[in-house]
Amino acid sequence: MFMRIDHVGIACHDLEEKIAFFERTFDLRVVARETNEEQGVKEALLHIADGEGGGSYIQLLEPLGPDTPVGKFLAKRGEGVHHVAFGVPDVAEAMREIGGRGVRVLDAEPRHGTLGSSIAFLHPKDMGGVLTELVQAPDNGDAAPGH
Ligand code: V0V
Ligand code: CO
Repeated sequence: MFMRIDHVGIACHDLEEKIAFFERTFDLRVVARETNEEQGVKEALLHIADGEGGGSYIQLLEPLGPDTPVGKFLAKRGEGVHHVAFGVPDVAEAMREIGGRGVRVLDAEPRHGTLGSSIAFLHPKDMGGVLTELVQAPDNGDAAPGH
């Protein structure tokens, strides 16, 4: 079901400052930046490697406001790992399968994710305390995001 670790999402207060740190410390390169209003974030992807069906990345996340998932996380826990995202061949299918096995899927349908991906989240309380994201890369199948 999981093809690769697609990305590790890291919550931060200052996106530009964290991008500069990752670039100069690890020679990583930003390959995408996006403001995602629906998810309440401004984010940047730093490329690590290419894998089956897509790449693997670090995703840096700055909240658009305090009343967003990342804003609430920062207030409660401070900066750190916010979520782990796994690449799946078909996100709608993975949501059905995993939901049928008793894990709460937080999205009723796939949402728009970075680089044109389709994404869905699994509840951290059902995942050993780890907010988990499913990612279908854009060129993989025909499932366009819902908007
Ligand atoms: C909250 N909790 C977490 C957590 N966020 N645990 C582990 N990792 C996290 N990231 C815990 C929190 O400590 C509470 O536990 C409990 O869950 C309820 O949290 P809350 O602060 O009351 O917040 P809720 O319930 O309003 O929302 C939590 C959930 C929410 C996870 C349901 O954040 C959500 O729907 N997240 C999915 C969307 C998202 O995160 N988008 C941003 C990334 P205690 O303290 O009660 O024990 S966007 C992205 O990745 C994109 C665009 C992409 O990849 O392309
Ligand atoms: Co993510």
